[in-house]
Amino acid sequence: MQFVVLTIFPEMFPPFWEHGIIRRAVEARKIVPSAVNIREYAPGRHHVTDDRPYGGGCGMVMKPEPLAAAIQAARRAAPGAKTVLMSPQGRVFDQTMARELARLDGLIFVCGRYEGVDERVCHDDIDAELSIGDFVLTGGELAAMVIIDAVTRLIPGVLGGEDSAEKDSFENGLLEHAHFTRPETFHGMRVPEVLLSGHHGRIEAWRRENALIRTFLKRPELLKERPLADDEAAVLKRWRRDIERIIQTQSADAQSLDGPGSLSGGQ
Ligand code: 4GX
Repeated sequence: MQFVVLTIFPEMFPPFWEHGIIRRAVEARKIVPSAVNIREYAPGRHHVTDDRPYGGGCGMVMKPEPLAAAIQAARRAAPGAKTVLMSPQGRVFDQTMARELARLDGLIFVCGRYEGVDERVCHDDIDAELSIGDFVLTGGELAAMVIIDAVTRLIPGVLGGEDSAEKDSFENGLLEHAHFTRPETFHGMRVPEVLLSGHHGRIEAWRRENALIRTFLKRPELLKERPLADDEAAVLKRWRRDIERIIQTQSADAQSLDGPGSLSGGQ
């Protein structure tokens, strides 16, 4: 998959593609990344890429001509690629979108700085506007890296069997189960006994239950959209019974200590 990033700060990118799994994907030719300086497409001695906004006000806007020229060149270099503008106004990126993007031939990222890009470029030359979340960055570069990172690891053959994408958070709609490594005791906390048992069936059952309960406790909104399997519903019902039993025991204790006729006499 071809990634072309259009930016006025192309030097930000080599450190990103020269490390870890992204680097491996480049070496295996699973991805072909490049960062192109929009300034190369800005005419004149100063290669100016920004200008003051019509209507006045503070901040600058990226000029349309250099951006449009850079996009046309990128399209020629990566035919079949989709052109996306990184922007807080875009559709919010998630794992479902990452899976869709991983099937494309290529992506061209337009990274704006300042207040944004001239609206007419968005209208003519952009296939989609994408946001990585509801917060404001100083430029689209980090957002493009986030998307390249999440998409690359989903390209077949990029992850080895060990850390394959099927086991990920979100691939089954749940957070991942807890992980433990040596030593068996750390800060007084022991590794759950079942994980030391070597019993693969029980370990798998523990992990499924742990993933479900963690999702319920940390990100309950993820369960709203997702149908529960029969065994998952059974796990949640068992937790509900256990919690209700604890609450009942506690309130019964409080009554017997403090209720009418108790030994403490309500003191
Ligand atoms: N997810 N920013 C882009 C400049 C800009 C503004 C409007 C186009 C239109 C962001 C995000 C993000 C800050 C990148 C503003 N460009 N990008 N930049 N959140 O906050 O993607």
